[in-house]
Amino acid sequence: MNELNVVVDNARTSFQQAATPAELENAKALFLGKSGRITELMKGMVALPVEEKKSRGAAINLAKQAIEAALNDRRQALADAELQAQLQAEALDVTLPGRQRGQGGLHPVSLTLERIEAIFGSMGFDVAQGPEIETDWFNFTALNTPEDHPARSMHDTFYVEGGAANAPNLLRTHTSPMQIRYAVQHVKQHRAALGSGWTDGSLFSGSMPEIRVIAPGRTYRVDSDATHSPMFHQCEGLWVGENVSFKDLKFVFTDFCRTFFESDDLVLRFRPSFFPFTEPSAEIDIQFQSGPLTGRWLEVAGSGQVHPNVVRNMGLDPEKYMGFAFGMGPDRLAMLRYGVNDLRLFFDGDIRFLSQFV
Ligand code: 2NM
Repeated sequence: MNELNVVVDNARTSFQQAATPAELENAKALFLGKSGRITELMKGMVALPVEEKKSRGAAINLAKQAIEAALNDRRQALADAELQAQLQAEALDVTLPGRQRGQGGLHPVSLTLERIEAIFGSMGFDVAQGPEIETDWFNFTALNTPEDHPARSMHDTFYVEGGAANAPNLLRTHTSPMQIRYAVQHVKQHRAALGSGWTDGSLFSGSMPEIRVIAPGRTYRVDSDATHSPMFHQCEGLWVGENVSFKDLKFVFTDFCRTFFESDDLVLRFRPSFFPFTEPSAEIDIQFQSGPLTGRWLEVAGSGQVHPNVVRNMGLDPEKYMGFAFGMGPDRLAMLRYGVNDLRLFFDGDIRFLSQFV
């Protein structure tokens, strides 16, 4: 093999061994650079006689072209390999299943409230919602709660800024203030529809459609342990008419419990109690006669016949109108229905717990 063929061969081998574009450029410099082999061979022609220079120059040029061709081939091969590696690394597997959009669901307490609303709705009760920041009047005074009642203390009630000094605003401690708002509105609307002159503040003793309403929603008390949360839910009910009595309360609430718990196999007990806004008052306990909760008395609500002072604060004459009210805790009802033993699970926001109810 002549000298030039050896140089071309060495260049090919050297380019072939370069594994990266940078190595290839270094290898190129050895052959085509300023002090590379080809340049050296060119310089070597100086001493040659003129007629030899021509053929020698042509031969070196052929060798140079062969080396440049080998260089370009190797450049292309390395670029192709790099592109292949990149395509492989960024490969998208279009056969993989797509990411699912999370399926939301209602909170167990919301499910319970919906259930309560549906049952009372089927018995002709309206559903009323109202402010969570209440005035002292609607939360306490209108509900016949005395000035010195312990529930009014700062140990029990969250007071907020913005009220009058002698009548501070507060986070409602029950949803009964909504019952007053609803009843007052109901009476006013009816009297306005009657059109006959009446003065604000006078008690109504004509006839009007019955008031039948439940007030579900968030309520707040200064209290926090395994069975008490500073925010909890309540649902209060009210039925006022000309002849609505404790007998109706018993019927309505028994029917509600049997529908709510999907069992006719439970009995109710009305245990004498006290609330400022009802007289007489009773706690309502239930006892299952079958199933996992059999035998234990479970307190599910407070209740009573609406106090004449409260009937007055609704704008009604207590000689003509009477009724009953009850208040229950949807959180507790949800615990009983779903078998949950810690109230705080409902408010921790742990998706592992909450997703079980979807
Ligand atoms: C309870 C227990 C007994 C109640 C009373 C009223 C109103 F506005 F009519 F006076 N609403 N809710 C009531 C009565 C609430 O909760 C344990």
